[in-house]
Amino acid sequence: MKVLVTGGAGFIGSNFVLRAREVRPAWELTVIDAMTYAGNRASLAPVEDEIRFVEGSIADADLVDRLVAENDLVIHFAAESHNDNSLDNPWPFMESNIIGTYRLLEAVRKHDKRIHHISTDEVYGDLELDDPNRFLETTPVNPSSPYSASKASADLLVRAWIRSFGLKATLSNCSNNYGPRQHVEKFIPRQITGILDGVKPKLYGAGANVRDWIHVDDHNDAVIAIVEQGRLGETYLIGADGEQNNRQMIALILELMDKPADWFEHVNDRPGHDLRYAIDSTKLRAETDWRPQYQDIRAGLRQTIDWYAANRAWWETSKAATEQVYARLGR
Ligand code: NAD
Ligand code: TDX
Repeated sequence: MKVLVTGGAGFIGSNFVLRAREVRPAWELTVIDAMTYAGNRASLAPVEDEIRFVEGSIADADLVDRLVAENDLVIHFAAESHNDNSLDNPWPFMESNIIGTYRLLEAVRKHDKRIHHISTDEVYGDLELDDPNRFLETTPVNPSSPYSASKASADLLVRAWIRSFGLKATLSNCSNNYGPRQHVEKFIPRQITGILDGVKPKLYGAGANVRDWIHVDDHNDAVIAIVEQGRLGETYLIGADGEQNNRQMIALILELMDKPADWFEHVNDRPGHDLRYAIDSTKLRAETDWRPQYQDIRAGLRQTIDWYAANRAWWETSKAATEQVYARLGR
């Protein structure tokens, strides 16, 4: 099978490519990535000779048309992915996440191929801390930020192309990922690399916000399971029952990195900051044989911390630029 992976130089996409080379060696992989600030070719270095890499944007209709025609399946990770950036400048989110997805859908329709669209639990908005309900495939979208609104828009386009044109597509909405090769702007790598540099973790507001953490390999295994065992036209929620509030996560990181429990600081909160995400992944578990392998958050974090400690060259240059942006935003 020939598989086009969009956004394959980013965090989840590059881990997907590495994982697919291991568990599906017969797949022929082509990556398209625009190499924004979030793309890193070093993430693909171990498989550089085993894949085809095309630098370009999914918003480029001619390029997308050509690449989709040459492949059987598109796995669509490419996106602007950081909420804080979307509050600062929303336009790249509209272009990559909405127009880029539209270009892919039109090419997949024209050439009668298949697409799996990667999305996020953030499209469903947020939950109260004491709400006994978790997000389900049937939960109405209710996004809060320009980022999550752009992802919800893309999801709705995919659903419309399924209904109106019979597009061969599946969707998945996953909770917060962690693991190696995540950009240092994101919560967990920002704190780990800060501590490695002697800088205290930065907690937005009071830190009561809850995220439902999943290891990136578990997310990517679920994507493979959906592609192989899921039903066309369906949406699947991916989650590993990993709810933790941000204070708890910082406490765990500090403990694993041998720092005192109070060695962190509060910074300005994110405007419109979603309070809680939580995923009910019953449908995925009922229809596929997928089960999360990283059920111990401590073990997963230990592996992630060790990776950042051993791969300073991977993150060092982007660290300074990222912290300049945060300094400007007061976070
Ligand atoms: P990332 O920012 O690390 O990587 C995104 C990649 O897409 C980068 O390599 C970037 O260069 C590329 N890209 C951006 N715009 C592009 C364009 N127009 N054309 C081609 N390439 C482009 O993001 P990530 O965390 O790996 O997220 C990947 C996908 O997973 C996104 O669709 C995101 O919405 C979704 N998702 C992420 C999480 C999470 O916790 N990180 C959770 C659920 C879903
Ligand atoms: O320094 C920080 N301090 C802090 O307290 C940073 C960077 C974040 N936070 C908080 C904000 C969130 O409550 O930590 C939580 C996680 O923040 P992010 O890593 O920015 O993730 P989030 O906004 O939850 O979105 C992530 O999960 C869903 C991904 O970035 C999205 O791409 C995905 O769709």
